[in-house]
Amino acid sequence: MTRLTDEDVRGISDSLDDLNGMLMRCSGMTTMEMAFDAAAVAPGSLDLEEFRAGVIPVTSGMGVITRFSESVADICVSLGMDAFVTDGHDVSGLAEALSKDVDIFFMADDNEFIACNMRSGRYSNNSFSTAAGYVSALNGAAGGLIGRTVLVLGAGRVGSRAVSLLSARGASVVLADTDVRKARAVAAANPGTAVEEDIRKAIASNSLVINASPAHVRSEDIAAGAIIASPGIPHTFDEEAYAKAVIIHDPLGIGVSVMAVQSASFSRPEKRRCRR
Ligand code: 2YJ
Repeated sequence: MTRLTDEDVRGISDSLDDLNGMLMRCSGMTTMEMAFDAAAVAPGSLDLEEFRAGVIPVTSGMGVITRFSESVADICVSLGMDAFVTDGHDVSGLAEALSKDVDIFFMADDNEFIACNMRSGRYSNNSFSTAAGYVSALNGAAGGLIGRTVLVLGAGRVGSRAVSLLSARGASVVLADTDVRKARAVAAANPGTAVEEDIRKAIASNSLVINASPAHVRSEDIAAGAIIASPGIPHTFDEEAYAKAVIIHDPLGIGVSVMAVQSASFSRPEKRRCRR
């Protein structure tokens, strides 16, 4: 699984308006609208200002990513939540968050990134939320996906979830991965999904794409006028690619925004407090 780097995260807090603008331009939705749509929560049915989130830095594995937790908290604040980063790390950080009566805590190690709703005990997972956010953005940018063919590049955690979310939105899905057996296994679990073994041909012949792969997509292969929703990291699209296609990408904000809305929605029925 691709791990974010200090470089990927640098500047996120200062560019949340840019993310909002990019989503508006490409998909016609604000970050907030995209997150509610992706989490299947009715707009206006949930007041994010009622929620306090604690983000806990985690030192296990490869350790803390500079400004990762701060960026997650800033994304939550930009959606209206009250959010903070704990002073302590790991278990100490979790204890601190609990002592401050958080509704939701966020934690990420090298394999998992979750937002857990303390009131319900249910958690939102970054892979699902990222897939849902990019599928929502693609749906907006394409003017709907019913009956449309969408190519998914990458049969990993995000790509496999994108396949089922796209099918649920009525799209015909074509899946490609350098590991064809992996692609076939995901297709078998999602009836109606086709597998394309020639990845370059798949890219050239599809104008709606979810790129959930770390592999480089060659600009010359991209179909002119394509829409590419691309959670894949590293993000290596060049100027030529941006000239040919609408490319939707950000390293963290789309997935975290969906996590925030989805995890908040888990306690909606009982939640009636206002702290501000
Ligand atoms: O707290 C920290 O600063 C670090 N422990 C954050 C680690 C962030 N984790 C990743 O980037 C992993 N790839 C997990 C992402 C979840 C899958 N979408």
